[in-house]
Formats: sequence, C-alpha cells, structure tokens
Amino acid sequence: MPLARSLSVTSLSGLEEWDEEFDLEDAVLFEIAWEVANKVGGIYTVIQTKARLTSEEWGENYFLVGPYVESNVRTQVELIEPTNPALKRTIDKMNSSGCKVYFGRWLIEGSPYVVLIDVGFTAWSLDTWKSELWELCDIGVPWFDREANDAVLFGFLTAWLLGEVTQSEEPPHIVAHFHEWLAGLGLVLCRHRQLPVATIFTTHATLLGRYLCAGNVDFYNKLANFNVDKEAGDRQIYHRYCLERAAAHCAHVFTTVSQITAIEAEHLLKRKPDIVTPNGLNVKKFSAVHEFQNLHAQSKNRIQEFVRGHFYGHLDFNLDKCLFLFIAGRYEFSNKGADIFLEALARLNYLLRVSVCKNVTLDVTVIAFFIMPARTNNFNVETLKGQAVRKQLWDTAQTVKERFGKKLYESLLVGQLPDVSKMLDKEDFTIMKRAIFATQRQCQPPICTHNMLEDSSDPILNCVRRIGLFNSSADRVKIIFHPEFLSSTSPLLPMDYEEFVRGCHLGVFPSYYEPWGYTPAECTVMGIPSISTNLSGFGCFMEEHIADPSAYGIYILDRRFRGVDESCNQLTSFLFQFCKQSRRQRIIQRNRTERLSDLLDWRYLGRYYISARHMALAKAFPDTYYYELNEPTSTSGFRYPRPASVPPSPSLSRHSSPHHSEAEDNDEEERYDEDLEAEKDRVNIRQPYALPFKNKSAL
Ligand code: G6P
Ligand code: 1S3
Repeated sequence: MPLARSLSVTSLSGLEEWDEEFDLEDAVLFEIAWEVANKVGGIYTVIQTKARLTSEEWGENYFLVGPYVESNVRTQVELIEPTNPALKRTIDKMNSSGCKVYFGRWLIEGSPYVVLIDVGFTAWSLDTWKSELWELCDIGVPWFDREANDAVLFGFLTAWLLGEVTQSEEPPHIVAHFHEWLAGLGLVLCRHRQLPVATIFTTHATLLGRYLCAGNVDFYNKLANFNVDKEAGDRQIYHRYCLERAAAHCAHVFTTVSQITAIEAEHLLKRKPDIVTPNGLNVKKFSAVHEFQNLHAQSKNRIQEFVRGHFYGHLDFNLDKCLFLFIAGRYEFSNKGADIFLEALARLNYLLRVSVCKNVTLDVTVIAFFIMPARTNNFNVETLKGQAVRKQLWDTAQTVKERFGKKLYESLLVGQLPDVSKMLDKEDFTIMKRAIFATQRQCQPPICTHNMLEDSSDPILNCVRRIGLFNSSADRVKIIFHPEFLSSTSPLLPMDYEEFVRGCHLGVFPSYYEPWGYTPAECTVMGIPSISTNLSGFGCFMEEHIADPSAYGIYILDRRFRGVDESCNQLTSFLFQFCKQSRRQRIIQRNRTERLSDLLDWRYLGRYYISARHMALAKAFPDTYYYELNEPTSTSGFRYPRPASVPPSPSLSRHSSPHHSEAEDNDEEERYDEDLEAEKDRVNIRQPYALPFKNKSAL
C-alpha cells in the first residue's frame, strides 16, 4: 500500500507555498488543447508562455497534445521518434489502426514534447463517433458545424491515446489537463470509460457568456436568471454548450482564468470552479531598469516616423508632445470596448480643445491607434503615398545636406570660414520647394490605413462618422484604424506588436467581456500603463493585488456598477488626467508599472496550476495522494502596497496633476529613487517555493 503523501499548501501572504518537497516521479502530465502549436487566440499564449515553467517541473514527463496542422508543424515543430517506450507503443498502435499521430518537440522556450493528431485523417470515423456520443449522452452534433465536428474527432482521438497509455504494464499516475470546450470531449470520454486518469478542465471563456455579451444583453445583472438551455438553443450552439458543460461537470477539478469568469461559469455552466488559475507571462527582466525606457524611446521614434508620413501636409502639431494610445485585439466592437473608447476620445477631444492649464492651453495631441483585424483588400493608396512623401522629403534633406557639407568642407580646406548665406544655391532651393509642394494635400489624413471590404457597415468607421473625429487640424485627438495585425515586414508600419506597444504611452482596453485579457498584462510587463475594467479578469486581479493601481499606471474602469455614459465619463477623465502628466511623471509611472511584472510572471502564477494538478491527483488517486487545503484556492490575499514615493492623501492626486512645480517633480523623483530599493524588499513576491516534481521518466 503506497504511503499517502501530503499535498497541503500553506498561506504565505496569500501566496501558497508547498510545505514539503514530495516526489511524484511516477506521474505524467498531458495538457490537451486545440491551440497547441496552433495559434487561434489567447489560449495559445497561455500554453506557449507556460511551457518553460511546466517543462522545468515535469521534464520528460510533460506532453502537450494538439491538432496536426501542416503549416504550423513546418515552422514550429521538430518531428522526432517518441522518446518514451509506452508512448511509442501507443502512437504506433494508433497509426496502424488508421490514425495519423505525430510526435515532436515544439520549438518554443522549454521545448516541450508535443503529440499532434491529424483529425482530418480519421474523419472516416466521424459518423460512428457521433452516434456513440448520442448514445452516450444525447448530444447531437449537426453536420454543418465544422468546429464541433473537429471537437468530436479530437475528443475521441485524445481519449483513445490516453486509454492506450493507461494500458502499460506499470501505468503512471496520469494527469490530463484539458483546455476549453474544443478539447473537452476527451475528458468526458476518459471519465465515461473510467480510465485511471486525474482530469482537469479549464474554461477560458464560456461559450454562452461570449455570445450573450456580444448581443444587446445586460449580462452581469441578469447572470443568475438566464435560461441557459434556451439561450444556447436560440443561438444554435446548444450542442457546443452541452460539450462544454459536460466537460466542466465530469472533471475532477474545474478551473477558470479569473474570479469574474468563475462567477459566470457557476451560473452558466452550473459548476463553481474549484480553483482560479490566472494567466501569466514569461517575464524577461532587464539587468538595468532604464533599458526598457530606452526601448520605449526607440520604438516611439519609429511610430513618430510613421505619423510624419500619415499626417503629411497636416503636421501642424508638435510630435514631441504627442501621446500614442492604442487598443488591440480580436475585432469584437463592444465586447472589447472599442465603442466606449471612441466615445471617450470624442469627449477628450472637446476637453483638450477648451482646457486651459496654468493659463496655457494644454498643447498635447493624442493619436489613438485601433489595431483590430477586419476584412480588407490591402493598404489604401493615400496611406501608402504618405509614407512615400515622407521618404522623399527625407531623401531631399539628405541630398541638400550632402551638397551643403561638400561646400563647407571645401571652404575649410582653403582655410576660410564659410559664408553661410551662400551655402545654399538656387538649385538647392528649387529642390526643397519642389519637395514642399509635393506635401500639399487636398484631403484630410485618412482614418483607416486599408481599403475595407465592408466600409459602410464597419462599426469603428460608422462610429467615427457619428462622432466626427476626422483628423482635421482643429482636432486634438486623431484616429488611425489599422485593420490588420502588425508585422515587422509591413511596408507601412514595419513593427511587430511588441515593438509597437513599447513605443506607445497608454494601452486602452475598456472591455465589457474579457475573461482574462492578455493585452493589458503585456503592457504591464513592458512598463506601459494601461486602462482595463472591473469586468476583465486582469482588471479584477490587479484591483485585488495592488493597493493603489492607478499610481502604478493600472487604471481600472468601472463598467460593473455604472451605466455606459458614466463609465465613458470615467474613461474620459482617466485619459484627460493622463494627458496632463509631464514627461517626467510618465517616466516615473512607467518605472512603477514595470515593477508589477513579477506579479504576472508564470514563476508566481504557475503555482495555481500546480495546485489544480495536485487537487486532481488527490481526487483521482486518493490512496496515493491527499490534498490539504489550508487557504481558499483563490488568488486572494497578497497586496502590492501603494508606492512609497506617492505622497499620502490628501495630496495623493498631486502626482498626476499639472499644478505643481518642477521642484516638486524633482523631490518626487528623489523620493522615488530612495524608496525604490526599500520598496523592492517589501514587495518581494518571488518567495521561493519547492518544485514538487522530479524530472524523471515515469512511463
Ligand atoms: C524614456 C527615455 C527618455 C525619454 C522618455 C520619453 O524614458 O529613456 O530618454 O525622454 O522615454 O518619454 P515620453 O513619455 O515622453 O515618451
Ligand atoms: C480567451 O481568449 P479571448 O481573447 O477570446 O482566452 C484568453 C486566455 O485565457 C483570455 O485572456 C481572454 O480574455 C479570452 O477571450
């Protein structure tokens, strides 16, 4: 009889620390998701960024299972022979029974093993498996729902794979972690077949939640009262909903990514998650603090270059006093809050036009970028022309500079100081005048960088038409809509997403539906302030863990307890306050933002996944493991203190107010430097914790 091993956790300022080192060398982890080596959305980021930490914990005993997509495999996966005898036997057996299963290393940090299943190759089994599903749990999948058909194939194939592995002579203790409804059927089948597998199901957004929010529904106030079956049926997603709900209920451990989605899951899936597993990132720390500030300055220069081209002929604002704001993500106009962002920009435009600060008009110009992919047929001519004109002006300046330099050199060679009035001749002036004439423009700088296929019904463009922000000279807020994800090979704005974010001043993500929200988290680890909401997992998490989030550049908009108009006013006020900050204040704020990155690092957040696995093992193999919970398995407890350099109330707001002197700024910076080290000590969240798994092959 194996000894029971304690998996108890103790509370450490709200962070759980393993109280003993125990070994699970006979355990194996399978993590199953449709987005393994296959980028569709945020789940890919979760799995890809977490791989390094999970590989460190489980070593040779960690296997990711996903779909085989040839184009992805060609660029991301090194196919190899299975290293593990039991898995090799399993894959060989499946392949000789009409499946196509591949094994390899995913070429990302941590280089985890991947098992990739070609679901299309086994499509001949679809009808049989669908009938089996119907017999088993009365879930009927319609023929036209391709995604659900894939989910059926993937589910039966993953259950087959796990079933074979459990047939080994000395089967290991298997933990199988399934992500999202597309992978959920595998879990349901494992339980139905009573496989000796500890199962976890994580939902990253409920199907019904996403659909209901996208419609015109007062989602959060009605959450407890939805007739879920009817709502799912009305939206023709009943079969998907059933698969999702079955997986949530069959799992030994059910988890989701945030407290707010936990509440949603409780009402819509009718099971309260056992533990919240927030999403982390792979944080890369620079050895010197100023390095990320330098990167901001470099990337900002590149955005400024683009803006010079885009606004050619209308560059009547000071680029050095220009603030770059952006929203990015999947094009869900109201779910992602693009609607209230536009409305708030219109109000900000008004405020900036009329406001007077220290008796001087606030001469800030705001450029708001919308990076949301929509259907287009490429860049538009006017936008491309802008960059060409900018390039031509640059070339002209270089030509004149060279001619000027040559004359200067010749003059110095003969020992004379040049006559500056004769340094430029008629031809130089002609070249320059021609270049200036080329910058004349009859139209306003375009809002959209591409030709939209659905221009007249596009929600962003229609909203811009309604609020009348057309990039005119009088406007202090300009808008650029880039309906395509960024790429470093773009002829227009050749920057990748990370570079672009670093060059901006503020990310604005006023989402209405956002189970977690990687975009503000990515801003934070790059030291860029952001606005999120108390309806997003990230916003709630930061609110819970930081005493004074806005001092750290984490603005959390109230979209839960206020009406749309009120939220919009609050957003406008955040934006206006941000515009009033001096450069020095922005630099200080960025330093503070960047210091929060530890909080979002998998090295810290990974422990909730560890906890979930231990819980599942203890439930599935109670004779071998037990799990003792001393603290609620939520992320509550730990709190980042208010930065020591923020003056105490009532002058608290001073750091973001323009009404104080340069001397006060200097004081604040000195205080900040002095406090930095002490504060770091106080906020050391990287408490050491023992990694519970030994990296030894167990199969
Ligand atoms: C970084 C750079 C500074 C630069 C500043 C601009 O901190 O290290 O050299 O002056 O960015 O900040 P801003 O908020 O105006 O883009
Ligand atoms: C979901 O992806 P989305 O952008 O469709 O999962 C992500 C990863 O957990 C999460 O960050 C996001 O909020 C969800 O919405």
